[in-house]
Amino acid sequence: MTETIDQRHRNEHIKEASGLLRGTLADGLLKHATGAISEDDGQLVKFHGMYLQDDRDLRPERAKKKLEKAYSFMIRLRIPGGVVTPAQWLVLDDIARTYANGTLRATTRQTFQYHGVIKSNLKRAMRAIDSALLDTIAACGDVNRNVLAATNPHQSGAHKAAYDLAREISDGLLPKTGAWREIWLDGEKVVGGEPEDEPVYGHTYLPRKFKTVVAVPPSNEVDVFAHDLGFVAILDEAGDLTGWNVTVGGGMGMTHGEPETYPRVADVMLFCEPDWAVRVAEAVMTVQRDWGDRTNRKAARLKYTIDRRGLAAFRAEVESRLGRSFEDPKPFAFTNNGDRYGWTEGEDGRHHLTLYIPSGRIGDVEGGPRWLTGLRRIAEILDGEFRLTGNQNVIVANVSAERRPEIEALVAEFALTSGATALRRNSMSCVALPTCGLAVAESERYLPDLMTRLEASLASHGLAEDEITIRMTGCPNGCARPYIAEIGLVGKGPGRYNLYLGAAFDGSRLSKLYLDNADETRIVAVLDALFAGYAGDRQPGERFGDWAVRAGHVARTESGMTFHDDTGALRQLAA
Ligand code: SRM
Ligand code: SF4
Repeated sequence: MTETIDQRHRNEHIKEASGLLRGTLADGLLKHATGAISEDDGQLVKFHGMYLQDDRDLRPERAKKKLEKAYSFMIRLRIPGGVVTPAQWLVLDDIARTYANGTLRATTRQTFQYHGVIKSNLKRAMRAIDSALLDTIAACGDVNRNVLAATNPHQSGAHKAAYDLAREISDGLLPKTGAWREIWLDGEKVVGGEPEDEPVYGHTYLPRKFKTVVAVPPSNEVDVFAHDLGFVAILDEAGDLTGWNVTVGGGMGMTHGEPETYPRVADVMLFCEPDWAVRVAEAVMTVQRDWGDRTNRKAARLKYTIDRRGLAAFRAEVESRLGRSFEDPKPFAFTNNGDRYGWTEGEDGRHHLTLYIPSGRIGDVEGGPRWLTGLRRIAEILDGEFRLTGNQNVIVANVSAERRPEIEALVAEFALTSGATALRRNSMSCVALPTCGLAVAESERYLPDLMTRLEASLASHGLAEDEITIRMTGCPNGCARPYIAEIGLVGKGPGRYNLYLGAAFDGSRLSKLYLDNADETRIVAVLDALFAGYAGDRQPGERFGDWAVRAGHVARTESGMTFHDDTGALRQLAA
């Protein structure tokens, strides 16, 4: 008899043996001698929307004193479509002040994170989240995560359809295990009765994270090309929804020095009628469940499955599972992937205010904007709701004409629109240090300073009001989607970044590596020269990213790409 060797990744065994995501979490929470949980539970707790972290600023000092790391948890909420009522906002604000580090962190995927929640406060924080009728189920882990939708549903039927679809997909693909309620809310254990099961996921869930978004052209604010699965609204001449183009295989993450990992923009695969969208979502996810690589987590995302098996084969499998074929995708066009700032008025006479929140960090800045308190005060009087955007911003939405002046007064009182220059309005940075365990460089704490220097350079070339997208991450995982920004800065080491150029303003084209391992002086000098070239040479309406390609600064060969190493030499990188 031949013995088969189980080559699956260790995490597959952890999932399988976890009793549908329970592991030893309940016991681990009772162990007061440590602020951490076991390594295996550390993998499982992600499915419950949490990460074990430690304060990396404190590591050296605590190591010297032979103390355990300063452990705490990051909690990520599931808020499909990013809609939060004023009442929910007030609870979320209370939690930030009571159990977390005094901030709410709006993420690049239309939800909130808390940082710094210590183990003994986890259950209390989770109960408070539940009391706001929110949850953290499947916010992280190898499952379909928070589903994003184009914002401002009040502006058209298509936006409402996008929001409804995001909710339906998020709820429909939610894990069925009762573990979340049982562990965090001391819910009833499933004893007797129907055996608990995961009919869609099975006991090993997905090979890797799975991300879904819903977009409404002409805005690509959800960055549809960066996600595993996307729906793009196709509208008729009257602006009514006729169906959805389905995109598959987007993803940003890569690892420095490992060319078999790479960012990838999604393919537009097929067109489906509105009634079929939820079924298509489930079919795409379950093909990835069955075809995705379970031996190597670095090759497990849908983008690699599609490159391995081919888009045609993938589509054929989706169609075969649904028992029908679909039309080919319909034409559509995006104009940008950012947010519309300031006040806008909907067709229904309701008003919407998009606020720029630097890196999504909602706290009170001493001597500066007081985001946390200002937005709390707005929540106290708001007759609409809040909408989080995929660009880490907040929309005070659906405000009546009568209420608008009071909100404007609060915005002024708490300085909530100060500092929103053109570059900053088009910027994003990931969390990175001190909480992210994977950061190799600063991001959220550093990008504002770098932008101050770049703004001086832009102003000197008459470009201060130009919209240029800039995104920074503290490592190559790509959490702020830097590879589809016109200026992408990706952490390489302390104080060092790779500079990527040549992406499209609407997020549809990847950038290419331009400068390797550069420090601030070099980044500013190189960009200053490029800004000068752009100001002098651009054609009417030409975007910075498009110009960088046309002017030959970004080699766009398919067989390889050139970049400048840290000595300034031009080198060739294998594709
Ligand atoms: Fe992310 C891991 C933060 C959006 C790609 N991401 C992490 C972790 C959890 C670090 C870890 O695994 O220990 C970071 C927690 C930092 C902290 O202290 O809070 C983290 N990711 C974030 C957020 C908060 C960035 C932000 O500043 O807003 C975003 C939360 C989104 C959400 O609400 O769900 C966030 N992460 C993204 C995105 C952007 C997107 O999805 O639109 C990406 C790129 C798209 C993609 O998935 O390909 C992204 N994060 C990753 C990866 C690389 C995945 C890959 O396939 O290679 C990792 C690492 C991993 O999974 O192994 C990661
Ligand atoms: Fe952390 Fe890297 Fe994501 Fe930034 S990009 S939050 S450093 S994992």
